[in-house]
Amino acid sequence: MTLSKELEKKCIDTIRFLAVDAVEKANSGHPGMPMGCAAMAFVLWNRHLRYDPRAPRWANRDRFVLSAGHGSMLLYGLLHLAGFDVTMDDLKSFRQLHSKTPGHPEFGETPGVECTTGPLGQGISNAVGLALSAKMLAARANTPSKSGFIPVDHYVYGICSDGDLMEGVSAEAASFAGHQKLGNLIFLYDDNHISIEGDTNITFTEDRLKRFEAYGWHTQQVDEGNDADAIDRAIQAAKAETQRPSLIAVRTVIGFGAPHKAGTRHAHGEPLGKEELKAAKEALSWPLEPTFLIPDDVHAVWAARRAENEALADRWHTEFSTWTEEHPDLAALWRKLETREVPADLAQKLADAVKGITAAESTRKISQTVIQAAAALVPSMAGGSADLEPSTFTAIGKEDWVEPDHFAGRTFHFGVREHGMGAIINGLAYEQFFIPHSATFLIFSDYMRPPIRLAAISGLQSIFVFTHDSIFLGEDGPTHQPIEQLASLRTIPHLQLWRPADPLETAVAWASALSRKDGPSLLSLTRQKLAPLVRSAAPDVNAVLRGAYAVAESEGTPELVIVATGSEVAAAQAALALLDPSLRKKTRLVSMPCVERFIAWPRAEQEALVPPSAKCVAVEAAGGLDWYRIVGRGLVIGIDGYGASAPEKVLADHYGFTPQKIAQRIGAWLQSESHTA
Ligand SMILES: Cc1ncc(C[n+]2csc(CCOP(=O)(O)OP(=O)(O)O)c2C)c(N)n1
Ligand SMILES: [Mg+2]
Repeated sequence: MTLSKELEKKCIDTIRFLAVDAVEKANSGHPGMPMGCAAMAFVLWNRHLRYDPRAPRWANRDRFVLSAGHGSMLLYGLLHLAGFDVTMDDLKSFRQLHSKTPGHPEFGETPGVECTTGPLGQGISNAVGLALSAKMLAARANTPSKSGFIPVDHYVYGICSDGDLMEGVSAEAASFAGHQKLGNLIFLYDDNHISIEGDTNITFTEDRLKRFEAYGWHTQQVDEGNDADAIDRAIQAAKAETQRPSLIAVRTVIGFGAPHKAGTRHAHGEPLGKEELKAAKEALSWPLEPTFLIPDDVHAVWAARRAENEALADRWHTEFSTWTEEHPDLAALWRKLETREVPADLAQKLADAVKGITAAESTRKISQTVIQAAAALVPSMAGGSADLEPSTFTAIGKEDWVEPDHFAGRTFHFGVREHGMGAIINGLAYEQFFIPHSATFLIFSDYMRPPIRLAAISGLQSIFVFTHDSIFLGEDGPTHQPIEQLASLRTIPHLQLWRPADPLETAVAWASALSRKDGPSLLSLTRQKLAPLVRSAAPDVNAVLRGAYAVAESEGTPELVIVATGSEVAAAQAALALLDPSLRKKTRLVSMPCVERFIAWPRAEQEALVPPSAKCVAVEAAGGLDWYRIVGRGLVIGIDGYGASAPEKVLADHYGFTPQKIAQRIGAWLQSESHTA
């Protein structure tokens, strides 16, 4: 539908003033970005974006990621106009408790919101994962039907801001996207020369387009942010470029229309205020009343677009059902991917796969065996490492690297880009066709904390694998030895952190992560070999799945309970053997591979495993802060300072983690307790 210039301007101003009015009503928010970006957003949504408000997750929809999440009212306005279930009342409840229109877009809260954004740099990096997912799905499914239909041919669009491009994570992800030739990724850059402290020339002066060109992107410039036809031409050219992702810098004016605030930092993050709002409406010849105005002819434009898009979606569904009939095998695979199917007895199957590992082994190496078994059962699995595959052992199969000519692969070279890796696997997880994993050393989880936290907020099935999970990685020394990372990661709500102790626990940790569809899991694995555990009961995957269980039982109610994880379980078991036999009999050794799962038990069950009447000791070769919530006033054997560069066995002795030293610490503590009792 071709619009008159007048009607087009009306459509664009509608988007502007919905945002302005909503921010004013909430008395909080960011009007400037939507006012500046309204034209590019309208052109994209009205002339290009394919969507279906009846089915916001339609598989072949075009994706739209608002990386500059502070401009959330731009997105909510678009979703409302496009017919998604975001009502006028929702717009009027902008930024209010339990509304569908939170301050920054939140995945799962609002139909049509593809990614949680706001932390700058994340959205555009997630979008790289979205585009990668599309390429991978296409490589698996795009065998045409007789009519020539292919199921996957959508684009991933987005809008990013100065802040997005200043953040390092976007550079990491963009570099990866350029290498992978993600021609299905198209970003509009809100090139408004303004960020919070003022003109961007105070600190951001490199040529952004040249930088992206060097990453392997196709770049274009639109000099006038209100020139709908120029924006349209640029988007068309970007779509025609299939071998490179696209960045289109659109020169905009933040707060366009507001006579005093436009083009200044004052338009960024506060309501325009009564006077300026009035002046802005007057300047753009917009009625002062009613607020939240959507003129009838604007409604009609969006209704027509909606009808076109729904017809397109209907056609896709018809063609898709023919495609499934013509390609039953591919249809079955599609179904498995779309449901992220895992066998119901996955934990047992993976446990069986590592039964043969009976000698001392590292959990990273055991994990390698588990991954191969799991990948054969779970086609959604895909993952990679940040240039550490020879150390993390997280590849699926051999030489099945994802490359521009091989998106059917399952393993990524993420390069030395941990932050980007985290954001990219979150992008894959948002798509919900793949179950992605990342991998690096535990110490570098610090480089990945923002995406780990966002995966937890957004309920994503991202799996973060970390090896070299204690000072016992040895000679690389304190810069490489995690101390506070485990405790700190365990403070992230809704993240499940697994620190397995042996083959059975490693298998179960993977099974849990692969089965947990509504939240991220983290696997903490050792570099060093661990002695096999001796269990007093038959190995039981269900007991391990619960996150904590007795490895060695006491006779009757225990008087001493030792809780350990990962590498310290075997050390604690060896220490047990050194305790006085009468004490040993009354001691229970608990392995707690997943503290979060244990904490979720009913209190009575927690107390049955770790009775409050018992003396309680926790052993973990890390900063021990979080163990006090398990052992109360008990003893925590941890590490208070940093590690040191030395061989593993020397470190175990120096830091008090040999069986002898653990037994001595416990003995001395019990004695001091009996004096004070
Ligand atoms: C990682 C991160 N750091 C800081 C912020 C706070 N913040 C919000 S917007 C913004 C910068 C605004 O500049 P720009 O991205 O150009 O957006 P514009 O003002 O042009 O809309 C900052 C620093 C944030 N959201 N995320
Ligand atoms: Mg800006």
